[in-house]
Amino acid sequence: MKSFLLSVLLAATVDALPQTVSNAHAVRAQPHRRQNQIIPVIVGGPQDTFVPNSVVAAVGDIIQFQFSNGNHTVTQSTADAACAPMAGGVHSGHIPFVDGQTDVGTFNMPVASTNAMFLYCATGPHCQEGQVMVINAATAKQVADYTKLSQQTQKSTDGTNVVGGTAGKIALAAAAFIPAPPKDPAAGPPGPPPAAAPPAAPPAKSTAPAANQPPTIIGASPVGNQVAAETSIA
Ligand SMILES: [Cu+2]
Repeated sequence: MKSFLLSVLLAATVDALPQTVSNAHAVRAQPHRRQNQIIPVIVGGPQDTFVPNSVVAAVGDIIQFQFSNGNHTVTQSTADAACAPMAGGVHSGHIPFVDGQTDVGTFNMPVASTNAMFLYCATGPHCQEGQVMVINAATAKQVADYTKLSQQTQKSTDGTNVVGGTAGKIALAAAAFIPAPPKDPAAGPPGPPPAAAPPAAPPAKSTAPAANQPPTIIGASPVGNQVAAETSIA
């Protein structure tokens, strides 16, 4: 009798196993529900934007703002007063990125609440140009409404003290973005040399040429230029 009961118990245990395993998979398949993530957001770059401009974050997550080309801030406003600092709100201060920089300024902001947070850049006219974002927006429309509101303002008000996060630096190679190509060719490496640059450089090179390299042969098609260039090298 005892051994019969034991085998029934064993069978029940084995039956339960597959379910346990599949539940574990289900939990792992929902990364947004996991806490304590570091969520990168790119500030500035070729355009004055936040990328992404809408983020879902849990309490305990850290938003890591990574500052690309230009000089930008992360400054908190209320939902209905865009481009003006909220009393006691988050402010990163102005964090620049210049051509040739090999590290990246960051602002690590711990998420303390899942309430929607409205953020803008307080530099120059960036907020009026739509450099705004929302964390934990209730709806996608809320992001669009806040962006439109920012474009309707006349000017931005800067934040004062750095509040709500910690400024730091990471290596450019570890950043989640590729900087814009240097604006002044004399300031950075000229066209040909980047081919011999270190391994981190090629991705930047592949997106850069369109904006950076005017046709060298006037009147020729891009394909024609390439053929001509290769021929002349050979
Ligand atoms: Cu900005």
